[in-house]
Amino acid sequence: MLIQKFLFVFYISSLFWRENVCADNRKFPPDFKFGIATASYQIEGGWDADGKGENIWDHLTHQTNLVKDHSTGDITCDSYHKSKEDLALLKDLGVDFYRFSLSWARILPTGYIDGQINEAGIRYYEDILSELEKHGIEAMVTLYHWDLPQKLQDDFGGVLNDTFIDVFANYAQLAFELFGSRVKYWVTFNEPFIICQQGYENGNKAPAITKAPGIDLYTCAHVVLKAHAKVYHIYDTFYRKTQKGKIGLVLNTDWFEPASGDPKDLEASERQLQFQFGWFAHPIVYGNYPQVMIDRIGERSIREGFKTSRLPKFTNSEIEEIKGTFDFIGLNHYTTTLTRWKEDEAIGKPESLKDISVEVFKNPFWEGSASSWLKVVPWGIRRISKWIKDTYKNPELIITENGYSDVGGIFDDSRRINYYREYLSNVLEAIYDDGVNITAYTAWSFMDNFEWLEGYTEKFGLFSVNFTDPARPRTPKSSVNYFKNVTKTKCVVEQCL
Ligand code: GBH
Repeated sequence: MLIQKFLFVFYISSLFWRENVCADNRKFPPDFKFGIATASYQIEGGWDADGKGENIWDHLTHQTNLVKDHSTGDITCDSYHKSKEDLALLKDLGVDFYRFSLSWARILPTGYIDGQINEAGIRYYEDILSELEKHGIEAMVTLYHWDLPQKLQDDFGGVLNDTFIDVFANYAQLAFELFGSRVKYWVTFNEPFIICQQGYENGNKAPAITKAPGIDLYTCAHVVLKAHAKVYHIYDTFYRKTQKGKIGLVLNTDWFEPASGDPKDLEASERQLQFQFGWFAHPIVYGNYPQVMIDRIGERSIREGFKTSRLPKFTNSEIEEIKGTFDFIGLNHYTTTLTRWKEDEAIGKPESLKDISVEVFKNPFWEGSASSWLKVVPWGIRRISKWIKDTYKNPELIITENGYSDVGGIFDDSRRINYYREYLSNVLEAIYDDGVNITAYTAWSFMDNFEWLEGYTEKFGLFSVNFTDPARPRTPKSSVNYFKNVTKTKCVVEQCL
């Protein structure tokens, strides 16, 4: 009895000490790469500097009250004027690559190739690329991290219109021409799920259009996938041979853990993953949407009185064109959510959440962060990686974002260090114990920045930025030292094997 009590107490306390005793002490493979990420609207500022055009985030922050602290990205980290300094910090971090995005409207103010080309914008990115080259840091460049030129939104409705496909392809081709010789990894779109679900259904991202739930988001995804495929083929046909880079798509998903061992909860978890990750991964790997989406949206549409499915159909030639359009899949992963089966929602007004009909919730015991959605669940990154390996024929997988938020002003950020140590430890296990082909890891984010509708209330940076000082000085947090050690030793604990 006593011994059982003792064991029980020992077991409970081991749960609390787990972070210190269980981190994996193996080294990452020698060719594994570490990087750190940002996005143009979140760090650049210079919103109208030197001929840059307006984009949908300039528009949203200037015209609406949607941002929590009523802030904007007008100046943010002012990286537009401080890139030399930032690149010196990157060099010091010891990263193998830097993931950043191009501001489309800084290069093409109207978005169109036959409009004016903004030389100052081109020079800005050329300077970054040559600094990176000088420091021996590879570039991972995202063509579209949500900042669509406003004119394209106004002229034809942005990502809802097939016109977008050629306009985006022209911009991408210009970027390959101008920058491609110095870019190792291209990303066409960051998180199409968010572009479409939040941009065109729940209104949490620009252009925050919510007028046709259950319809517009699927149209948006259809356009994004066709645009992605077109740009992949342009790179593959005209640039790959000389520029020798890779091109892929970045998708975001939580791991969705079944709330119990009940097969119905397993089905719920799988369905949720298919509706979020599979919505984009299934087309680029297999050519078409997941069957569960085709079936459920199709059936519900008919019962709602539509003549055809709200989920658009690809033609056979589109399927052939989309299949296989990736060299790697990028995964933005931060957290885990529990899923429970529930009865299908009643037929009524269409809505994408009703199409899924899964109950999602968080375990109240999971450690939180400054972001309501972000709970610290390190084993989730291992499970989602394994699921991707098994579901999509073991593609090259790059973790393109992973990170932790606090409210800012915390320089000794031990909870962030703990987050990175534990998540990286699980990445090691995914690689060595589950055989997942993960080749690189990217931390979000290089520095504190404009966190979309949360403004400056959630900070993800390894460097802190003082946003009340006009000089926007950067100060390293403790996590900088931790991350430096990881990039140097390829190991997440102090004593490595
Ligand atoms: C990334 O998206 C973005 O690529 C990056 O720009 C951003 O700064 C970073 O995350 C940190 O947030 O509260 O229900 O609205 C991550 C995916 C999807 C995570 C939407 C937050 C909000 C859930 N994001 N989610 S909700």
